[in-house]
Amino acid sequence: MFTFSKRTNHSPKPKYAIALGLALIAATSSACLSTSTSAEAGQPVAKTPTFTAEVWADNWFALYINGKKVGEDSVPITTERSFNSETITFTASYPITIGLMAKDYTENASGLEYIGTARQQIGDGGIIAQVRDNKTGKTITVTNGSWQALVLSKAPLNPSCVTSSNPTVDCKSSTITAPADWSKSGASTKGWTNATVYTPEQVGVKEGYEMINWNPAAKLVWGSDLELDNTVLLRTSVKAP
Ligand SMILES: [Ca+2]
Repeated sequence: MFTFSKRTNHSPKPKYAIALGLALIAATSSACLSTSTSAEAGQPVAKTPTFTAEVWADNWFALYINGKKVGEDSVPITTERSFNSETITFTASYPITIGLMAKDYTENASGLEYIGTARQQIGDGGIIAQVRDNKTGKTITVTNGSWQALVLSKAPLNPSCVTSSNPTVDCKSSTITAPADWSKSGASTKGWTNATVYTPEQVGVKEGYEMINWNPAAKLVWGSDLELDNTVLLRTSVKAP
């Protein structure tokens, strides 16, 4: 006959010790007491490592870590000129797969912007990112040509439509949906290529770019066509240091 065994890894004593510790913190507002009390209780706090990602995108991005979205550009993609950098803090455990969904602003499926004005044009994209481990302060990855890229949306496929007075009819486009779990480790690489590196001059970096102290190794990347590729997935994986 089977008997149910009780969970023995949490005795009441440490719980009491933690409660006491919390009371001490409340009384003294001292972070030092928190650490020592936990250690005395024999229950060292296993903190999940935190990381900080700095990203600048023309025009919008979402950041995925191990398959989960942890942040996105605070200025919506529907904003015509949305140039800004973002700093996003997240927790993760190594190995870490970092994914960026990057979108160039387009007014509609034609891939054009400023439609109907003298500035009607195709427009271009570009994104740069760097991630540091907050415990060590070290940069664990920067965007560069070793990242993988998958173009989800491309338009116009016939760039001559840029002068059309009816771009939604005349401009051709192609769109695929993001593969499931594209930002998880071990995801399929089918259709993915290496990211293409662009210079700040090619991208025409704007507001927010200079706000970040970029690691010299961090590069602006995109799909192989800076103008026609409108939605691009980018990803890399980082092993434990
Ligand atoms: Ca753009």
